[in-house]
Amino acid sequence: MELEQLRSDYNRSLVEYRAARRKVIATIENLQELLEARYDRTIFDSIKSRIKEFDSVCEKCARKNYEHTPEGQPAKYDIETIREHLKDVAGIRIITVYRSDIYMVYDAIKSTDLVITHIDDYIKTPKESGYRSLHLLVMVSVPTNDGTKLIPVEIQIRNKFMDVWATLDHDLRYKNPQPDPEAISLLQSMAVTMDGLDDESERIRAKKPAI
Ligand code: 0O2
Repeated sequence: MELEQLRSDYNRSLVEYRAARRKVIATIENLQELLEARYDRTIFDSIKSRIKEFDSVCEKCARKNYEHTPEGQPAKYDIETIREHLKDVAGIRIITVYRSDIYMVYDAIKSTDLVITHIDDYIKTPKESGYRSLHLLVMVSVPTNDGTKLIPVEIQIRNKFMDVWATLDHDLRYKNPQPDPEAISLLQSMAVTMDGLDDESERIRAKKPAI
């Protein structure tokens, strides 16, 4: 399949991913209001979202070896491969203040009508790189021209310290085929420091009287 054909198939499919993203954001923003009113403090530092660019989809398919060549077609993968394997075409990132807020938000999401089908807890078990974040996959029903369809949305929840680390890592190492050894070493020591800062903030916060 021609790359341009695949690009146009992908771009057409984004209508559904955008609809799914809107639904999840509405639910998360409601939760933010409810939780912050209930505890009378800032819990969500920010809520960000993105739809994956086509070039980034191609890069990920190549990196993950998602090759699925329908008979007689020259392309390595088609739109069905992308739909089947890439569950983070629509992505939402929630940044919380404290580490324990991550699990509070997670519990709150469980009480909504969002159906969580997969969890990767990279906080309890960080990636070898030092990456920490809680990843949830939710399936959202969206209207289409022929009825409704379930569309995946990835929700990444992490706190400020984890996010600073991940942003640097994304730039200096994660997407870099030949990362600078100095960057690798900086990120390793920074991961330990950030984890320690989280422990300390949680410890000090636990001393505050609960509301
Ligand atoms: P982008 O540019 O952020 O969209 P896996 O097989 O588990 O490695 P999978 O199945 O995609 O990969 O799921 P995973 O790991 O749960 O989620 C992948 C996304 O998490 C990535 O998306 C990143 O956003 C983030 N991520 C995972 N590992 C790292 C890491 O070591 N460092 C940083 N900075 N981010 C990470 P994309 O599409 O790869 O990238």
